[in-house]
Amino acid sequence: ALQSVSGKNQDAGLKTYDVVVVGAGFGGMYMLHKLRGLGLSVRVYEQGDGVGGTWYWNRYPGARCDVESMQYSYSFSDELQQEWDWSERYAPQPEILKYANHVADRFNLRPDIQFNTRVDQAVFDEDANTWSVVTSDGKTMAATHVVLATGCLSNARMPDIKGLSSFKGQVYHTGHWPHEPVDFTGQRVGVIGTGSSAIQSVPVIAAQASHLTVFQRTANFSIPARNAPLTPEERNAFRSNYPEIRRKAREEMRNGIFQELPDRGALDDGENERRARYETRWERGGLTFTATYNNIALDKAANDTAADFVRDKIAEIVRDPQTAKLLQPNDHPIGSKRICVDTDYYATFNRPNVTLVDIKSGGIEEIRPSAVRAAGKDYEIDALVLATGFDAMTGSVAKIDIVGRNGRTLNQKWAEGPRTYLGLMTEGFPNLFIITGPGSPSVLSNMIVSIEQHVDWITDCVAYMRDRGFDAIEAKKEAEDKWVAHVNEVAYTTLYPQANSWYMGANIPGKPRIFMPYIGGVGAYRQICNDVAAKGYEGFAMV
Ligand code: N01
Repeated sequence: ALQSVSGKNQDAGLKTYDVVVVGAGFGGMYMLHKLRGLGLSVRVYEQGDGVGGTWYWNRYPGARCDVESMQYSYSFSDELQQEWDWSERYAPQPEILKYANHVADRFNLRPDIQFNTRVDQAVFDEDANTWSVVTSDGKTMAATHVVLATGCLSNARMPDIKGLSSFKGQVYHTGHWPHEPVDFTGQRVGVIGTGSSAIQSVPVIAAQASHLTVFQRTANFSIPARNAPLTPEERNAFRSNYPEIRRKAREEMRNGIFQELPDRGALDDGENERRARYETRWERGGLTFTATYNNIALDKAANDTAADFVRDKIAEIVRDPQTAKLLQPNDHPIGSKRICVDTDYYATFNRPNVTLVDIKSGGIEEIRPSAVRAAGKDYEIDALVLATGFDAMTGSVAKIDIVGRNGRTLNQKWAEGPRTYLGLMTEGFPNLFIITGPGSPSVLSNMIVSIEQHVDWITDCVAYMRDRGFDAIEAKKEAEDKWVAHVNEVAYTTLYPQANSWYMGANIPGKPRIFMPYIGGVGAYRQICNDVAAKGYEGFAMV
């Protein structure tokens, strides 16, 4: 099948690949490695001039991964996980980028990656069962399969704020940070946004700037990271138990992060016992705070106990009562927006050179040549940092003109929100795979666990097709409809849809409100995907 398809396209004179992969982040790199293992011809297109995806673009001060390093790393090669030395509990961005480059070199990936090139268009040819792919360097090639490894948080969003282009100083977006170091010493800096990116960068910028003004629309819950150097003993504890730790992360943990899971709910304990348990997790630090009890994401009364605990902590840390009150989130359950992990975020508001401005009711009125105007006042600044987030999960896919069967584009199909079968494929777009797409656990999990699972599944699927002589695979409409309904149903058993989050598309004006990721957990999801494959790719049509 794959060979004969290649033959057809050679007749048409097009350069032909078995697979084109879009993006050379962690998803695209591992996809390339696995497909080469099948002996296929693969071409990866990457718009940056280096590998690493998220970790290539997000170079803002304080950027680091809030999933712990020993777990935020590939597991597919034991040599790799044994040889790489992570320096800290949470690796800083430069170190993760170095790791990505190490992987690219170690597995000799670069010869099949074309950098500085975007995929602009992909059109499905129904007669040949191949994709015709157009890149930003004006070339067209044919590929049997296209894999979108475009990332979930890679389309940085410039906010639509009046006067933004009139600003005279430098404007930075956290998701598109310059490659040269940025020094804010002596400058008055404004930061718009208080999501994870802002919460990581605000303390670092505050230490440099002469004055920092943070414009907050929605207060966020953040847990101290308690970052520290990793000792050789800590590294070895993981390394010697990696098979078991990785297995548990994949199969037993909902979010793909190995951790201690509670067997009780928040209301099973009395007040003192509950406080003590929250205190222990707060002291330990990190994302696992919301796993103190097993019903925090499910039961509002349970959730309130965790939210109250964090609100009390904010009041203890922040000296000015009015600022503390503003920093206390009160419009969404804790964890229903992506929880943040910080180093000294709340304490930064005790610094004399930091001002918090509440823009909840009026938003930012205008940006002027040397000021941000909000709440009827001008805040003079020299530099502006937009920590305003991403058009998440669908944004970078939507930038490619993808034309499926009958001339229908993916943007047309997804106009009311993304629809996929298992997050992996979408009906009407044969041979097009998505890594960690909407409808899969994706952003609710340790991304590397989800990436590896998708890449392995796609590789097995392509091998299955090749061995049996199939040219095309496509999700069936009924299977997709059922899956979309299931994703939705599971989401509404939790508190997540109660927040105006980017999970819901709520941060982009006009974007349909749909809970995009699959919240059933990585273990259950993996089992479903495996069962589908074991039943001869049930819910997919192959020809
Ligand atoms: O973006 P966000 P982010 N006027 O969308 C505000 C991952 N991540 O880059 O909440 C004024 O969370 C907006 O306000 P509101 C992680 O999954 C991981 O910080 O919409 N304000 C919000 O405060 C994270 O969740 C790490 O009311 C405006 C902020 O900007 C995801 O990336 C590190 C505005 C945007 O917050 C995104 O995080 C960093 C406007 N016009 C990020 N528009 C790790 O460590 C937006 N805002 C793994």
